[in-house]
Amino acid sequence: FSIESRLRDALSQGGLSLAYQPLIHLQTGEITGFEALARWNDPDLGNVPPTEFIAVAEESGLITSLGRWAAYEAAQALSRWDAKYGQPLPVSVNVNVSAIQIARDDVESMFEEALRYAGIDGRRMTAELTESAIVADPDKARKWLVALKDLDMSIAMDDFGTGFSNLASLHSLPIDILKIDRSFVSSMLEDHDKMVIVRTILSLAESLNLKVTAEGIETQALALQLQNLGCWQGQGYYFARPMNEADAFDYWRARW
Ligand code: G
Ligand code: G
Ligand code: MN
Ligand code: NA
Repeated sequence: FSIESRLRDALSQGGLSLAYQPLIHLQTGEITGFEALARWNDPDLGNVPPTEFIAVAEESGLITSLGRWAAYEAAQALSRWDAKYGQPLPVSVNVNVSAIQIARDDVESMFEEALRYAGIDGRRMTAELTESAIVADPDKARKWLVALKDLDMSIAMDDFGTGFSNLASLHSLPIDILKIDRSFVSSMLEDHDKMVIVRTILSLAESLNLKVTAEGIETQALALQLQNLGCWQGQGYYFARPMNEADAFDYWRARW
């Protein structure tokens, strides 16, 4: 067998799941949403790391169906949480979208259909893209980013600082959020250079009117420092690890 054929089977047989990691408003401590992260537990291979199977999916073209599955599943999770609670939860879900998926699929229709199918307002969904999704073809990127905004969705730039963003396109494209990569955040209290980078991203974001999410917050000291620096939102093991759909709902309800 190959990992690729196993992944193909898992995709068609419900073998993948999404884990949900809370996103926390740093000034108020409120849960603003969750990032949806794909998980694959194979009967023989065990838990395959997402970086591994996402790479396999991108190389094999399976990323198109994986990406569609993730968007539908995330929208339906929101609708299941709403049903459980009896009214819409004031949270959104972030879905990761691969640059290769964007190049090969109609991502606008995918989100439109996933939202319509689940009966979810676009305000409750954020697309997380990496810089490579825009660098390759900024004109094409504009078209589908505008289409996602027409659905009232938000756009977050993931792993920010690790790629090669064109500052002009950051300004001219309808991007809402920068997610500072955890390689800068985790060690910023010990490593001065990292702190400088984080501060620079925060000030850039302020000038461009973008919100910032800091990833990889592992300690209270980091959470406090980022709060003091005026960072909008945080994510990391200090708050919570990614968890299954039921646990994520309970986590939210216990703190609401
Ligand atoms: O927690 P973590 O190990 O879950 O994720 C590792 C990497 O896999 C991250 O870079 C994350 O963006 C990526 N990833 C997780 N789920 C998805 C998904 O549904 N689609 C895409 N394209 N990437 C994902
Ligand atoms: O690339 P992306 O930002 O989508 O990846 C999110 C990844 O970061 C997931 O693999 C998630 O499990 C992981 N993650 C989330 N919080 C933390 C954290 O506090 N520390 C570390 N080391 N990883 C984290
Ligand atoms: Mn992400
Ligand atoms: Na990231």
